Amino acid sequence: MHRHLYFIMGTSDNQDLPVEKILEEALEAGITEFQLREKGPHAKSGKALLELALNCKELCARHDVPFFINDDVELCITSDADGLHIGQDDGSVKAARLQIGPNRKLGVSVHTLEQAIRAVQEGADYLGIGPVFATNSKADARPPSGVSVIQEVHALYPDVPIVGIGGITEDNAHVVWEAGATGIAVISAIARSINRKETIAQFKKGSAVWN
Ligand code: 3NM
Repeated sequence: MHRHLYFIMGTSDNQDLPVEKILEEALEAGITEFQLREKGPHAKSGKALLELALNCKELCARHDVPFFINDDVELCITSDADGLHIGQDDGSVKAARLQIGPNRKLGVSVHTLEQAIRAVQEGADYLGIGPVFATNSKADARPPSGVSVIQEVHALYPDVPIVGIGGITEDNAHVVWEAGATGIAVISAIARSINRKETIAQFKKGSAVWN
């Protein structure tokens, strides 16, 4: 069983430390993907954002960890990211696929079975499904849906990678695995952890293979 621990972060998710510092600790502790999601009140833009993205790309490359950009096709291409992640309000999956080309990964956030079917048909490589639990990290998050959508999508598409997201911690992650997810996506549990090495070790405990 191959599993993914997909870390997401931007400047607004912890202003006490630079994203690069937190990312470095998370990479050393064993995250398997990283997504730069630069939103909210402290989001960087322009040159500063490109510099941040290039720094993150280099750190990820050093650890052989795929680097994703949230919702910014241009930044995805200029930072030579390995993938793009888009939501339901970020334009069409088909258009994003055409823009990023066939070799970058494309992830799509979905909240219902219908949205999942459409995203898969239009070329998503993996699906983000949430919020599983209540979250403070997304201003416009929908009400938590538990794991019912993950279960439905996994039953229909057993081979499509599913990443659960929203309020996932070391203590509740097992619920997401049991529903059929191949990955968990985490912001605050890692970005705001007081001991990232220990937190990530807890997320990864057990006998699964992580890549
Ligand atoms: N997307 P945390 S929930 C970025 O439901 C994001 O699509 C969600 O942060 C969705 O791990 C979410 O701190 C925030 O709860 C996840």
